Amino acid sequence: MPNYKLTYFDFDGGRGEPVRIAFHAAGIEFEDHRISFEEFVAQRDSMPFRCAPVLEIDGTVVTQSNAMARYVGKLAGLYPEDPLQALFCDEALGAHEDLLHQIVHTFGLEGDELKRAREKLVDGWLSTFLRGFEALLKRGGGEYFADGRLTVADLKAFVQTRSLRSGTLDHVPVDLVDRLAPGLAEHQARVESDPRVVAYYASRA
Ligand SMILES: N[C@@H](CCC(=O)N[C@@H](CS)C(=O)NCC(=O)O)C(=O)O
Repeated sequence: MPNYKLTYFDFDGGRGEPVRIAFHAAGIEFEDHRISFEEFVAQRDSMPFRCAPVLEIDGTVVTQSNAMARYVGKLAGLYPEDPLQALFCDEALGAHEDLLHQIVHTFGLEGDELKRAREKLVDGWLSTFLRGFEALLKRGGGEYFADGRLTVADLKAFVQTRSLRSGTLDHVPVDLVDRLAPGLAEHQARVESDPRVVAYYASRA
């Protein structure tokens, strides 16, 4: 078994979290290297795109969280084998990545500037994405995004829905998801109660 080291921020969310859960679901040992923002700033010049997460596989450095999620998802049985279902899985991963990108643009803003940017996000991109994600979920049968079962797309989605409903993003109403896309709130509960996800968080407790 290769030696795996995943470097990402020290919180249970973001781009690194689906990869961590998938590693755990696969029963694969990995070094969960959690860094502070200060450590990230100090180290980022050594990272290929000056971004996290970074995955090292026997010392070989790999970037791009969705590629990591797909790779570990294949090892964990959390990625579809059927090409069309794999396409649906990739689509959901990619769309969530686009949304993350929009949200991250508002990080670092403060005061009125933050309020304006977040309100614009809520009325624009965020509303569009939430409705779009729910449509993808419905197309998949209503419970999962692809293959009628848990895949890494569901892990990425649930991490994002949890964040949006948590109140940690100022000026993003905590009930926005429930109002615009209640299916996503139900999806979060479904994924959170999956035994593999439950086991991962039990291991963190
Ligand atoms: N496409 C990359 C994006 C990586 C990315 O933007 N990572 C964020 C953290 S979630 C980051 O390093 N941000 C720091 C910055 O851009 O200053 C991926 O999916 O891994």
